[in-house]
Amino acid sequence: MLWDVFCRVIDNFGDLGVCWRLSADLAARGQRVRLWVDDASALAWMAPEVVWATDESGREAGVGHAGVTVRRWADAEQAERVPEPGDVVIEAFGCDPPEAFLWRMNRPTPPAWVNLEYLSAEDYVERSHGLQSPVFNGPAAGLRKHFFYPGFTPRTGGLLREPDLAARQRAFTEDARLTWLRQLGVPATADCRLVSVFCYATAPLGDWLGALADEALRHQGPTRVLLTPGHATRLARAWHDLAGGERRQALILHELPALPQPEFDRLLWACHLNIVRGEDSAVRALWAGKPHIWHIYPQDDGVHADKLDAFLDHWLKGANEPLSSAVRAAWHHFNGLTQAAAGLAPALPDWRRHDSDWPQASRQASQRARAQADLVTQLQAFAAPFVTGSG
Ligand code: TRH
Repeated sequence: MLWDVFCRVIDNFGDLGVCWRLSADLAARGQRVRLWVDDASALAWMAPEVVWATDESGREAGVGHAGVTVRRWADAEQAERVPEPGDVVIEAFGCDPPEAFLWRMNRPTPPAWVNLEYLSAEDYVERSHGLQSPVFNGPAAGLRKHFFYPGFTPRTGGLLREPDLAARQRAFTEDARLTWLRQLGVPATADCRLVSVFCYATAPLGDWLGALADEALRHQGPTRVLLTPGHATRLARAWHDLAGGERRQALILHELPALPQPEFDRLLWACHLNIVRGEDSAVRALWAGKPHIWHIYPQDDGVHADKLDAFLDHWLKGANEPLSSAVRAAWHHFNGLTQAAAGLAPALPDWRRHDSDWPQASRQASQRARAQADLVTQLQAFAAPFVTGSG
């Protein structure tokens, strides 16, 4: 089948990150995908295999990833340039495909039209997943939009998880991990503890690096902190400039380049503790099965606090009480949801030893989530009846 995926980049990397993962996953299952995006610039590092070429009609297309063609959003806005729509049209996060494209969709046997929503673990997701909305006006009048909600429970659309994920993780043995880290410029040894950081500007990262440095001094083992570009690197530099000599030496900071998506996933597998931000990375941290802290995208009206707690509830299901409270306190502090004394990050549960509670609970949460059918499997089944016109 041919899928048209529409993506508008609002802010940050999550919109394109999810749409790219979805497109690549569909392609890996033998589907053909056109990814329409208004700003493809992040693909230069997220999917560097994509190269741009101009066809004989002057249209630009990003090619290089088997099964996926990246197209300029603007080309779907000009009636004379709009191609025949595919079998399924995915509108990511209510991004409103261009009118010229909607006109073409409005044919006797229209494509399945699916609005892929943001991931949340809150209760409304089950109530909203699968709802339809008839369109009464405009170029799409008479068509129906179907709402597809990713989620953690059986009555939701599941999480993006490639069919070969487990095999790739198994192939990432301890030797492979150390080799991969060396190639990244991180000369880690097996006894070295690693922390990755991908966060927003508001993160209390200085407090946390101070606490991690104190921990490293107590354990007398090296701790390396792997910093993604942007806020994490900037905040860590600021901490480093002000930290005392002993603390500064206790942490070895590494400033990483922006990594291709599969390498970003490996970063999370390679570390013992991951600090991640945004929904897509939160899911990847879950698949990594390692202790993690989620820096949620902050919203002005504060609704992110409930969203954060709903995520926590899922991930901590079955965890013992002391661990649950300590992890909750850590997540809340990192997200500015608790008042702690300035400069003090809460004590973290043990994330260093493979067999301690937090790493174990993280592996269990990952296993539990794998029991659910993944998002692309569910999306294909969801769209199929509408494609054949029987839905
Ligand atoms: O960038 P984000 O903060 O995106 C956010 C959220 O999606 C949020 O919900 C949304 O409303 C807001 O944007 C507008 O975090 P997220 O979702 O984790 O997306 C980051 C993507 O970047 C993810 O696909 C992983 C990818 N990535 C790499 O591929 N390589 C890297 O080196 C890094 C740091 C990230």
